[in-house]
Amino acid sequence: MKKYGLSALLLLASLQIMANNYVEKNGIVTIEAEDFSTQIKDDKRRWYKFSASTPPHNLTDSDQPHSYNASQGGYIELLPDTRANHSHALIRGENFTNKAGSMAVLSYPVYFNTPGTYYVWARAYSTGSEDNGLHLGINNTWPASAKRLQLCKHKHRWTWSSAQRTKENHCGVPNTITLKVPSAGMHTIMVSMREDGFELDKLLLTTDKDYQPKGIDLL
Ligand SMILES: [Ca+2]
Ligand SMILES: [Ca+2]
Ligand SMILES: [Ca+2]
Repeated sequence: MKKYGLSALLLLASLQIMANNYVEKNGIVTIEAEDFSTQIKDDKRRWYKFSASTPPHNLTDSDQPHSYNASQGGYIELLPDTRANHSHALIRGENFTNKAGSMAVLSYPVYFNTPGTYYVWARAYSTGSEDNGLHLGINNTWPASAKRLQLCKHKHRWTWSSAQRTKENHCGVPNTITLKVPSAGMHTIMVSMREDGFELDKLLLTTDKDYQPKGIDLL
């Protein structure tokens, strides 16, 4: 009886591990942002989970929560947001960072069947000009091709972007954020802060350059 109990516990533990992992099939995978497995470097800014049942918070934030129409009813926001617009002071290493992987780093283990280059999309909600930049990475590396994901159009609603901000185009060049998955097997997709106040619902990775996510994009 004792032995049976231990096996059941081990089975439950392995099911739990599987439940937290995502699997890429046919060149596409979606990841709920609120499902991150670890968060580090979060002493100055931290990703907080929000849903319809989240109680009010007292962190600096210029807008209301946006759980309505979020995929799986939940999302995350990087708080406090002390730079909501251009008139607020930009403080590097506090409310902004161009150093990918240096602040508020999240990890998402994903099993990939298909190695190769993936176009990375983020479903995010922006209400201002200083809450719409994010860095992405893989396996604790931060390739130039996945820095400075930028949202520009479609404010005040959940919207998808895979645009990289450049010197010439502050709104970002569409369909340019990419990550290279080096082999089949487990890899860790990563997110880190660029601008505080960023609200992230979901990530989508696809090998199809022309793929355009729509709505919640349940897959
Ligand atoms: Ca906010
Ligand atoms: Ca901000
Ligand atoms: Ca979500």
